[in-house]
Amino acid sequence: MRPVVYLLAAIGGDGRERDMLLGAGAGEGPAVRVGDEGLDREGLWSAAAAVAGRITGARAVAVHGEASLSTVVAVVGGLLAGVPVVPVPADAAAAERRHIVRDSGAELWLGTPQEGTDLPAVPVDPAERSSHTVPEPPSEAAALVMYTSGTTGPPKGAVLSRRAVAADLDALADAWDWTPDDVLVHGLPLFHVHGLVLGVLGALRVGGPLVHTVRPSPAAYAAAAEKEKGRLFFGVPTVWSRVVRDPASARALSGARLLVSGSAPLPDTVADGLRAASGHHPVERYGMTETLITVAARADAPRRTGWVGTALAGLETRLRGEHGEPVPSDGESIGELQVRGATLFDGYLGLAGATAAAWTDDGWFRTGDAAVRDTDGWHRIAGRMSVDMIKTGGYRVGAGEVEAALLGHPAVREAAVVGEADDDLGQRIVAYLVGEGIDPGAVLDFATARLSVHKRPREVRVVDALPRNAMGKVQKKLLGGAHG
Ligand code: MLC
Ligand code: AMP
Repeated sequence: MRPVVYLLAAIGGDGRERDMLLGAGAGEGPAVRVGDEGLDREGLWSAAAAVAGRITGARAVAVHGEASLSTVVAVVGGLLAGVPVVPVPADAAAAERRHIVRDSGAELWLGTPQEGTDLPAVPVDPAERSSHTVPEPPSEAAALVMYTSGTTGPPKGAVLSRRAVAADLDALADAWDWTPDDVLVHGLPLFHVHGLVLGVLGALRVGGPLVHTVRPSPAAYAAAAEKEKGRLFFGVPTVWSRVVRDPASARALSGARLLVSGSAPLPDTVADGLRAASGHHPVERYGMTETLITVAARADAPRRTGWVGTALAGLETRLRGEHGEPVPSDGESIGELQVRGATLFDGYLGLAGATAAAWTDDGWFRTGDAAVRDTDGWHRIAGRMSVDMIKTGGYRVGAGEVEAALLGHPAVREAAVVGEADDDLGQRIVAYLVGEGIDPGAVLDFATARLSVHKRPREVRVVDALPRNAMGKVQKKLLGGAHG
């Protein structure tokens, strides 16, 4: 068997022993397992090299983001080829898929062909082996274009450079003492930052094994803890809340080294429940598609329930008021959290105006999250600045995108979409509709054809009128139970 470093040096094309982004890693045994399928490191690199050989020179490639080993091979293939990878949500409706493919300029489709795209499909076979080599791209080259919702309009493509991804993963490895000995376990979607960047590229860069459970169910996490000796577990708060409600699975996690929660607020009751049931107090971390993870609790720091941690290496944070005035870091005052540093995206693809609006005049990224910072530099996330940004099960959903889909139905005259408090999902999507003869079931069916599963309203409430202020603006905070 050829040594792994030989393959990597070959892929680097210039004798370098380490891929800038993916790391060389080390060791025998499986590098990545997704469900029942696995590959060791050499197998992964040479299957990915086969993909790289087919796509080199493409402007960008779309990858069907299903939870499978093929998806991992496709993404690594894109990174080895230096072709920006555009992960497409596995549950996307055809119209969303069409938007992402067109907007990103992807020229090829990697993985099982799906409705809504007529791009040439490139086969991805984890069993294939190739020693195809491509010179390593510069660190400022785009690694990923990740589509994410704003408060209005269709999803925007956030361009993430190889350097930003590498900087974030190194900072997290430092914060969590993440080493090649850590068997990482999670079952999060492979088309978002959490599951793909941290959950796949993180393990590859650190050089430790990944066990992906396909779905993030408590039973699957427990099985991976017992059979695969999982040490590091990632989940969104909905996952941890479900673990708490399954005491046998929670107990099975007691031998882990670290449980990590992120992507949405972790309720204190869930953190406390997890500690009681598994013996672990989870660490939290906070981030966004546009910034990657910027704030995290360190593995070696005392746990503070309700606080997400301190700025990662290479990052700075500050709080600003409504008119840009400084807000003190006194552990109480709330301001908009602004960040700058090595992990930030390059901008929204093709949207210079939206990109410029995302930064302050003096170069800080506006997160749109309200936060508190204390004198030790710890952060507590107090909520979103806008009610129009919903987090449901850890998925970010812009109310405007859902409203636009609902307004396409002929019976719907007005629509207001809100996130209402939900014990399981954090927020659940509820649509308030005004119109003549609305059949809620028919409207949901209509939305189903246009929105990915997690963006669909869980409930439709037909009302006579929406509450509006004197200016005619909808007062979402007056709609039952909405918060934001
Ligand atoms: C869901 N279902 C619906 C529905 N919504 N059916 C009808 N109408 C709707 N509106 C279906 C689902 O398809 C599923 O069906 C079943 O109902 C159960 O749905 P669920 O309760 O939502 O459970 P599940 O599908 O298991 O989803 C929960 C979850 C998921 C936690 C597994 O929300 C999840 O994977 N979240 C992670 C999101 C994430 O990774 N975010 C990171 C963003 S990056 P069926 O048939 O499939 O069972 C980021 C940066 C950072 O935020 O900081 O990390
Ligand atoms: P996304 O772009 O999908 O990555 O979503 C980013 C948003 O998720 C942030 O702007 C926050 O609102 C939210 N978020 C991420 N991590 C946390 C956390 N630990 N606590 C609270 N909110 C979080």
